[in-house]
Amino acid sequence: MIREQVCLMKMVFRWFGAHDDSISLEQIGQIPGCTGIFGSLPQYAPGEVWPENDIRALVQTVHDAGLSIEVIESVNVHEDIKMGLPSRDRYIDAYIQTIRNLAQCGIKVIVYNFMPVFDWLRTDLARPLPDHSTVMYYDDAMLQNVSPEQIVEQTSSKSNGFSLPGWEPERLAELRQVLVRYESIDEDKLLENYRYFLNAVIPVCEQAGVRMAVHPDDPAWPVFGIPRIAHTQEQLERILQLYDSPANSLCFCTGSFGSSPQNDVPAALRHFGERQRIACVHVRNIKFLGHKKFQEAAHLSACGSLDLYEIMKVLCDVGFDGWLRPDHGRMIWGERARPGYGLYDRALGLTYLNGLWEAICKSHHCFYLETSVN
Ligand SMILES: [Mn+2]
Repeated sequence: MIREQVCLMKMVFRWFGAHDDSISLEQIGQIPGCTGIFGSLPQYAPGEVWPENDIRALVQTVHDAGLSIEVIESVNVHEDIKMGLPSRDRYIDAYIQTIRNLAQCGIKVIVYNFMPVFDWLRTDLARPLPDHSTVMYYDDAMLQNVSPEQIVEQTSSKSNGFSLPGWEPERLAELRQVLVRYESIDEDKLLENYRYFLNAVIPVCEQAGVRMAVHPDDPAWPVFGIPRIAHTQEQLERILQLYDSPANSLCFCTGSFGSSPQNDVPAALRHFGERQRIACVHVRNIKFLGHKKFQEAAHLSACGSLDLYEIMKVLCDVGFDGWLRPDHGRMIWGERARPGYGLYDRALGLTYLNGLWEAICKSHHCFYLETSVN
């Protein structure tokens, strides 16, 4: 059957800003087929308003480099909102102001997560492979022997001097106190707090023309006994139903969601993609090594446990027209950069994903729009 589908997926790259990234916009612009970035303002702590002037300056810098910026990552939700404390209203008001400021500057998608205390978590940020590249690694058994404070210490001391998303010192200063509070918060309570947040922010997004895109839990299970509610297809569906609106959508991360072999990545992508609830996608591969044990891998299907061809094919099938970026890569060729966010392996990943995309679209008779390259 000949289809006349226009494949408008936009291939971009994550960039942490001029002061917090080892990579320049010029380097990103030289990756063939890369048209823009997912940006962020890492200097603002959760609960702080991102000023419109700063957002506008970032957008201008990116545009001056000939790239687009329509997705913002890591507008982090203050812990008091997740814990449902009385102070949450103040932080929700600040979040709403940030949403309005981002929308004023042309941002279309805001990526965030609702993971209590810990954002993404690894037990080793630089595990050597036989080819002398290094990858991020997770072994749940190793967490049994360390305290939450130790894992924070380990992670920040091995980040090559870069800030890591979700590991803001401000947020972790009162770690022990926060952990005690979570002892009385179960999944249902967390979900209620989540509903309260969405009820406040989604109408603002609808009005402002932006979409909230929740990133799944990483890894896809609870850690240190703290509840997590965004790591199975059913849980993600439940979150979308908390406020049923296109503005309440997903940032589907194949490596996070796929860290559990119980999760069927292509099936979930198809489910949410057909319902138009995927605003943007992080695509990467991981390799299962045992029970709750995995390492990150090069993007190529043969290098890991996920089928990247199948993943890209589903995105083509559902007519995905949002933003897609390669996610964490290995550290290769002697590069020193923020763990997971070096230039070389992610650029290889992007090129590979674009190759899959072109082949799939052309062989499925979609109108494949080739990115013009200067
Ligand atoms: Mn991700």
